[in-house]
Amino acid sequence: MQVEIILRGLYNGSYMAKNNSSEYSAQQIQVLEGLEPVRKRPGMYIGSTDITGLHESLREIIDNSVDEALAGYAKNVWITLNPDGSASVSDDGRGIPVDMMPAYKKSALEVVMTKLHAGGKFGGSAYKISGGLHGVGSSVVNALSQWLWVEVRRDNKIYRQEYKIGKTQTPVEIVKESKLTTPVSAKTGTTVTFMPDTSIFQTGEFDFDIIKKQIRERAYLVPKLYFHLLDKRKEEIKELNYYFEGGIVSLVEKLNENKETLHRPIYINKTDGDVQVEVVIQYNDSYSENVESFVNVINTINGGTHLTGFKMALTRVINDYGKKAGAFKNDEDSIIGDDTREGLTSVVFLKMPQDMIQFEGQTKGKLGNSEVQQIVNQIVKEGLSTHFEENPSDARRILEKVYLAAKARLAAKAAKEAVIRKGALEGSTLPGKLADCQEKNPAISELYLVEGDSAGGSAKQGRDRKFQAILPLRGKILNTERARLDRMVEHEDIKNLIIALGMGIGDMKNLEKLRYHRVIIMTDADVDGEHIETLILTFFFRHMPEIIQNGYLYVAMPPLFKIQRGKEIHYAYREEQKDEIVKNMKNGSAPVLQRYKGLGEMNPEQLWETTMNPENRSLKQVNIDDAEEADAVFTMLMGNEVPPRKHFIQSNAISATLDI
Ligand code: TTJ
Repeated sequence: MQVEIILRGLYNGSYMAKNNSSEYSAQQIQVLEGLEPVRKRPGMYIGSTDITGLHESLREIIDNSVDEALAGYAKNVWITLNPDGSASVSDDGRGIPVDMMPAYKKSALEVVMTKLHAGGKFGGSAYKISGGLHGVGSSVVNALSQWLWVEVRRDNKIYRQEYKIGKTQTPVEIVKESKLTTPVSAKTGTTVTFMPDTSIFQTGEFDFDIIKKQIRERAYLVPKLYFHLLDKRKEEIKELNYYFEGGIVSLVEKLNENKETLHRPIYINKTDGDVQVEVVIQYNDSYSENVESFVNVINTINGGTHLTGFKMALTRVINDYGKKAGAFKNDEDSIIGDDTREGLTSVVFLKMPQDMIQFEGQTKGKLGNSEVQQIVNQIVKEGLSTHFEENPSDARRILEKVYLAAKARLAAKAAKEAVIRKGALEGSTLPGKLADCQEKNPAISELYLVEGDSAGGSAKQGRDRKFQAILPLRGKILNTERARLDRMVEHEDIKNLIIALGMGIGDMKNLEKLRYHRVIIMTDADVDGEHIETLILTFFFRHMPEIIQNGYLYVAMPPLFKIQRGKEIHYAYREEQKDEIVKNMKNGSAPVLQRYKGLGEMNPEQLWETTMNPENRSLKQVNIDDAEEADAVFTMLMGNEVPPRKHFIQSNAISATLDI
């Protein structure tokens, strides 16, 4: 799995807290510079100019309305895809101010639309999500639009201003009628309609489903905001409405849809200084864990301090309650964190000022603020123990569930010890499936983990047996999510893998006995391949993280295309590279293109040449962040239940191609 696929639209946004004290006025707008640089280097402002960038620009506009809703004013956002290809966004908020800013001799509206502002923020007091990803705002979208017009409804008037590629075309005029064809009845509010400039964007065509996902994500996090999406581009008008009464309570209910829940959602909401903590907890009768965390509108896929604080509190409160209720007879009976998360569906939603947030990790999917851990811990501890006191039947059901998980864990541990004692893994004989290398020095030995027997066969013939060993895996390994260690070591493929690696597992692990310092996952570049890669990464992440930490785990990169003309053969590892090669071959007869669907299509020599020969191949070293992301994806994809998977797929534009 390429880690890129599991990246969510990372959104470095912030949150605008309701702020009554600072009535907004034109003076609060800070101005930095004009829009000239934006058209020169659009990618720096909007991320990319492909379809993602196109929708990022729409989101940039939508988030202005979402901010107005978060601030407590807008109740509706209308998004219209117009027949001419432009997009309109309207809300029923207060409307962008149109009063003059003496310092700039321009209306606030014009300043907002034509100047780059600092960090997307208006003054110091507002925490907004707009101006998110690249610290820009609507002016960037304006600059990248062939044309754009804004209408502000305020004081029973409609004000309008028009622009082309970010340049003002008309003064702010009071007009009789709106240009917007979507019926928006509100007396106040803002409308922006823009036509993406296709000399900038590779495509100007908006995608209904991408927009649907964008607003869906927002809808859960902004309770009571109505989203109306209207696609008027075809004769048959498509319409979609999103509204979640309960915010993250609705999200948890959605995740638990079609499951037997043990109690009604427990909702905790408290603010400590600058930090607002919202948590929903609801157990179901399954064994899978589904805990999602957000900071402002960012889905922190790798968790972080807010999640750690939450987990600590959960374990603590349930343990304390169990002891008080006399459920645990002796000390060994006390539960551990894992026990408290079987069948748990939870959302941890933290809101804090944008400029305080510290993200960590390669993909910035992890919250790093250390002070947050204690704040969340404290708030959840108080909230949950109060709930338990007031709702003893909820507490009892949860306790029973958790207690059962603890018992299962202890039983599994005993079984595991039995298996290890039996010497299941001390096989002095290497697995029959392993084609080992001649080299005995781990530092120069490589182990290829290959999907399927046929690709395994090619790899065995193509390899350099001096230092390359091949272990074919059968495909879908197993659902390690629920399979505890004891059951896992009984699985043939995993057992072979553990024995081949030579370093043991569990308490018996010894890294010094590892037989290969390059363990290379080689799978097809298709959905199944990705799946298996996720599985293997998850296995290593959970059971042999040292292999990853030492940089011993790699992913092979087989080519996607073979381009041949007569004896001249090229391989391309990416789509663009293929195009480039074909372009450079234009003079003679047309080259023959072959798209590799799997490793099995390559003969042994080709496999060696393209993927295994250290001279030509490229390997991707797996780091712990990659593996952690794989683990997070895996937990969602492999959970017992379908809905969270669906949710994951729907909320990830790119990974929607994963067909599970
Ligand atoms: C209203 O007065 C108080 C502070 O916030 C002001 C404001 O600008 N509100 C606002 C802006 N609501 N909606 C927008 C907006 C909506 C769209 C579709 C596009 C843009 C650029 C802004």
